[in-house]
Amino acid sequence: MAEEKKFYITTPIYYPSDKLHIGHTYCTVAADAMARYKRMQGYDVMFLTGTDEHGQKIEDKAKDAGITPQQFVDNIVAGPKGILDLWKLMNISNDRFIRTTDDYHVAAVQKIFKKMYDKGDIYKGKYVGKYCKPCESFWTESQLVDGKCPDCGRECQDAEEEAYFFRLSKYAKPVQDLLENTDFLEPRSRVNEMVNNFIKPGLEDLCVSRTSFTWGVPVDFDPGHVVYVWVDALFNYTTALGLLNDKYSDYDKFWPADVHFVGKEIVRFHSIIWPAMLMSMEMPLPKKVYGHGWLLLDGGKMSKSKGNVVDPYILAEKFGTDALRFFLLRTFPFGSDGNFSNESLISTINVDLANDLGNLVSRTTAMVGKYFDGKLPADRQSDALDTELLQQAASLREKYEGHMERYAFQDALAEVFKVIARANKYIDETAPWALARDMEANGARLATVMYNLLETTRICGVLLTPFMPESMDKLFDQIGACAACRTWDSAAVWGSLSATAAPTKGENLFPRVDVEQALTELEAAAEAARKAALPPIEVEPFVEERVDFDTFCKSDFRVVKVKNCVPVKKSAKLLCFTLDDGTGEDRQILSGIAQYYKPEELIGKTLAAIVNLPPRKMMGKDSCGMLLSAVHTEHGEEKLHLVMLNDAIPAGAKLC
Ligand code: ME8
Repeated sequence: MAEEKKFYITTPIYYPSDKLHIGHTYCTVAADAMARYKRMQGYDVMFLTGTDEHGQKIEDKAKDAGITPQQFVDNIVAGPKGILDLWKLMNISNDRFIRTTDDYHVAAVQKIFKKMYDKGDIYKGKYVGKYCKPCESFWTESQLVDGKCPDCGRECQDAEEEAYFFRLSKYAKPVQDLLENTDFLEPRSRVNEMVNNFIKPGLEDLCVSRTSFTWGVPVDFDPGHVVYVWVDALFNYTTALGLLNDKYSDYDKFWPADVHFVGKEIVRFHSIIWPAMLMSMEMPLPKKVYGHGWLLLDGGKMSKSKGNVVDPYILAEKFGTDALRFFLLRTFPFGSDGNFSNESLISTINVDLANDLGNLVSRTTAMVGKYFDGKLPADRQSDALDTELLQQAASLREKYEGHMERYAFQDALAEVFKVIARANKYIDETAPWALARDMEANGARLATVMYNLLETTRICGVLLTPFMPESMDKLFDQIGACAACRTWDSAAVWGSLSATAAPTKGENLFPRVDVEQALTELEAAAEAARKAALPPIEVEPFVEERVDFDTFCKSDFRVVKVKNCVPVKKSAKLLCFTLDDGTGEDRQILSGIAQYYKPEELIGKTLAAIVNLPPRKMMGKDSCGMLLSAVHTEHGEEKLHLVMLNDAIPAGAKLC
């Protein structure tokens, strides 16, 4: 019997602790391209993503925000510009979305935990060790690197509590076999890391419950314990299909998963802990875990705490969803790390999309409009010049498929763009504008050239559809491709496009980006977002130390009037004030406030100054006292306001 064509793909479920950034978008876009590709091939696809909503980190953040954990996660998942909105913006075609706070999942996790307990694979003990709160990970002393979390490098806390443990040690050997002797984990380079760093030093049993917080799945047979968030999270891949719940009923059809896409730092959970727990549950193992690389910014992993995140909303709104999706998968090899930059994003849009693909479409459709009034005649005349282009286009699907099956998105796209480049070269070689000078003699040849260009574009369009679905629909409309010649099957058949196709030159599919202008705008948008994320108002901490009354009274504060105010030469900061302090003699004070005030706007103002400080020399001038001002920080920017008094108060009046 032919194998049923079905495909189950998952992304990690994301922590709704902060807004998602472009790094999170990367994995989801890759899984989406894969799901669309498989659907195009006729597979019955289940594409799952979701959110990982339990754990101490969420509980703490909700407490800081003064709301319940459920309100906190609801807002980040389903609120404005939340995770669901982001996937809509990125045109993610997931078939299902799981939230680990969903009732059916919670109940199923309780049953799973009990099953492993009944089997003897979960037992009660005492946990003494270290816990990294941001990663929700337990570590032994020996696993710490320089005393810090080996994953994120942050401080760990001491942890000691009664807890349940999973017998991970029991599964060390079968998990090692799985990693070393099958293709379960890819890229293969990650296998050595797992075996050498985690399995060979000895797999210790894993602490799988906590009692120091409550935001998690309760262990129903032992109140006070909540299930370790990673156990809760990993089983999402099966509860979302209906394992031990009535909400869904696709478990038998789709489990085991064909592939779990995960970032490299969570490969350990997916390639050691996950198969071990599935073995304990006597469930089939997923066919593959693919550990992709990170998007880096200036060489470091993007993270909210480092303040170096790139906002997918800003990029998608500016350049379009398809261009952003394409860039992510065209530029970075999926298995390795890649450095994100606005420059490379803009360059990919300009070179690949605006120049190579966009020009091919607009030139070809414009020429058919101009030379044939928009409809190709059926006459044909081939030439040796056609052979290479036709061969490359006809064999493209097979090469592309080979790369896609290995999740080598970058290589698959490179093949498509080789053919697009070949087609552009073909325009130069065949010089249609020269042929058009004598339509009587060259009409059939010119029609052939145009057809070959349209047909090549069509094949490339089919193969680009999983990456840029909306733009490719527009491209098909422009080249006059019927529904049947937008399909996977048609991508392997040269000549699918109607011989008398009627393309129409439409809107520019990928407008060229003005590099300078876009970079300036992106920097401004990132700066505005950074500032908006900072606390709106911050003031200096209050001084704890007391000052006695007599000491305070020694400070002589007086009302002064500004007679003159000028900038100090060669100083960017200093203004020089000539003040009336009521004594009849001018007083000179220098103040470093030039960035906040224009000197002329201060003349005539009534200010406050301390006048019995010892004189100080600044830039060669004496400063006899100090003007009082109020300072605070607003969205990370320092603000200063001179203390201004009612003009009715005479100069020299004492402030007390
Ligand atoms: O780890 N580049 O959630 P998460 C590429 N809840 N990928 C990145 C990235 C970057 N700069 N930053 C993050 C979790 N990611 C768990 C998963 S699954 C049962 C539980 C990826 O929101 C990261 O590698 O911290 C991970 O695969 C995913 O985003 C979710 O990260």
